[in-house]
Amino acid sequence: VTALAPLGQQMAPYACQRRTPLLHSNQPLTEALETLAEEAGFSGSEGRSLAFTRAASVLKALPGRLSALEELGPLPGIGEHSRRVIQDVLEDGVSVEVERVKLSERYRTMKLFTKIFGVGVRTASRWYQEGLRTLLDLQERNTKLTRQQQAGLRHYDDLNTPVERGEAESVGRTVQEAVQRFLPGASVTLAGGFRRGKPRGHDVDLLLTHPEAGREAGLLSRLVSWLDSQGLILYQHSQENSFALCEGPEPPGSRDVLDRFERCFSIFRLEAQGGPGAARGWKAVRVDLVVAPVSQFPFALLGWTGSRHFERELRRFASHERKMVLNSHALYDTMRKRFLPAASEEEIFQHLGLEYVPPGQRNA
Ligand code: DCP
Ligand code: MG
Repeated sequence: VTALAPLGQQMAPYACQRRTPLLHSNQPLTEALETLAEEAGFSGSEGRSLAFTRAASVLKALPGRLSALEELGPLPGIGEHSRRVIQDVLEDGVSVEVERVKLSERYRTMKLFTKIFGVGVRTASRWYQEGLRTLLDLQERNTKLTRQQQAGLRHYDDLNTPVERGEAESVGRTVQEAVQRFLPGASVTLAGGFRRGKPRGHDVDLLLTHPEAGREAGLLSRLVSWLDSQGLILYQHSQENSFALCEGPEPPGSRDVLDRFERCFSIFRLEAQGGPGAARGWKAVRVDLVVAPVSQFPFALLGWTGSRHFERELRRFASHERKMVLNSHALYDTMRKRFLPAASEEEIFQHLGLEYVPPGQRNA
């Protein structure tokens, strides 16, 4: 019997240097680690959360099912705590720590609240501290809610029912048809998880652009007004483009502002295509519309295809290994002090000196 090479032997340290398919063989392990990552995020421990996310991401890229911890070898990015969790799940089928988290009142309440559109960890945590535990509590105690959160609560069940690919494509067609009325030649691209091959997701991410620079200006407000007049919009708030290329991209590490495109966060009223909304005739679906000038489109597409962890790793790789700043608008070389233009995602990978990773392999 020849000794098997450790499964993780060839594993590159950054997720953007690896191929991570949608389906992998270590689901129970990644689920356990991602629960702990989520819980750490709920407690504001971003570093701990990232460590668990990294470990899960490494397992997703393994070529086969892990049956013993030793097979991992000296893998990058899997710390002590993660190894313990992996070992527990491998030996006992579950990790006691993970099961305890899943049953804890705090985790369950935080999950319930953060699933409301417009509610982040900070708000959910405050509500928890104030003793709120259910959606009914929010209503009965007259908790102050933003307009966005009110819409989120009103459509809670629909928005937490996965969007099927067919529904996402239908939204895409509706937007495409509407866009043609105002700006013939403009394109609508389905990004996010669906572009990575996911069969369902939590929202529909659509990128709009036009092949002639500048023609896209003003498109979003006209588009949204029209959709609204057709009764297709249940909620929307738009944000103007606040990105000026001459400012240069954000310094590395400045987080939170994902990008500054003209953008609309909305809830669509989608005609039901079977499923839970069928009896009522429609279903509420979260849709993000983002408008990118054509020169920034490849960066926007790369930035909006995800996964979140893949994006984070791309930016970390760019800054630590290449002294470049990557965001959804541009790539900036801080040594040569210049922007590196790109006409395709492939060219961005080339600039970074990375092997091209197709969307279906970015499920890190
Ligand atoms: N994105 C990101 N960082 C964020 C938010 C988003 O890099 N803080 C990028 C990567 C995501 C994409 O935008 O893939 C879309 O965000 P979603 O939250 O919609 O994520 P997905 O589409 O990947 O998942 P889902 O299927 O849940 O919609
Ligand atoms: Mg999405």
